[in-house]
Amino acid sequence: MPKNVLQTLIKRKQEGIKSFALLIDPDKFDDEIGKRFLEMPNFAQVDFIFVGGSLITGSTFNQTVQWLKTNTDKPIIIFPGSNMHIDTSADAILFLSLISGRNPDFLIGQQIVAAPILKRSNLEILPTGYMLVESGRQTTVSYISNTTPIPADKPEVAACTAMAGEMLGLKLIYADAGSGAENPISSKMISMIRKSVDAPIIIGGGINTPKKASQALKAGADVIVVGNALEKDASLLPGILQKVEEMNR
Ligand code: 1GP
Repeated sequence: MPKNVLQTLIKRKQEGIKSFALLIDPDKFDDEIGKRFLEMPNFAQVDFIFVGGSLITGSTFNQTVQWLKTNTDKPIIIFPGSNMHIDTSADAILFLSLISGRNPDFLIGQQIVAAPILKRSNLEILPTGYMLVESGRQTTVSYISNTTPIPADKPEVAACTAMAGEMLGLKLIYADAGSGAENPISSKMISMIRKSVDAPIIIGGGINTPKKASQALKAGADVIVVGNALEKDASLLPGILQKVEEMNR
């Protein structure tokens, strides 16, 4: 997998090739868990590793990035919860603007603080419109960001939000039901977002079975992100990767 992430995603989207991102929460990561993932039969099919979370309570963020850099050749992409989550030895960072919310700190404030550090780094900056979608119960990310997610039954709101994000120049759209979401984003919403923007679409939150992975991909996700379910049961990985592979045949 080439490490120019944005170009890779744009090209893959044009060719209809789907990708899989494994989300690692540094708070729940150690050598053992890392090795377990690496030993999964089709781990080679993991396209990207996202590292982060909206709330990181421990001090293992940099160690986790280092471990992954040392032990895999996958592009390591930071998925930051705040401007404290920067490690310049990763490959890229999702430079998120929380466009579903109305909290100026997460729309532009955190980004201003991070910008000079990122400018000096070699990290690839991935300008990303981040949209939270309501998923059954409040998620950590909506609580921490103090924003109201897009109602799950308002796909047109999600579509217009994505459209506006793209018009503002954001290169990726990440629609997220939140980590461990009760319900993933509906196929209807994903397909409306798909029809509304050209940008590659990343979908995550609550994808905890191969079937849900397949539904998100079929509805138009270019990248699916899975974290929580694999933390609980790494053996789900081969089944989910198989769905991605089936779409790419
Ligand atoms: C969360 O999109 C990610 O921000 C992934 O969600 O942990 O539920 O897979 P899960």
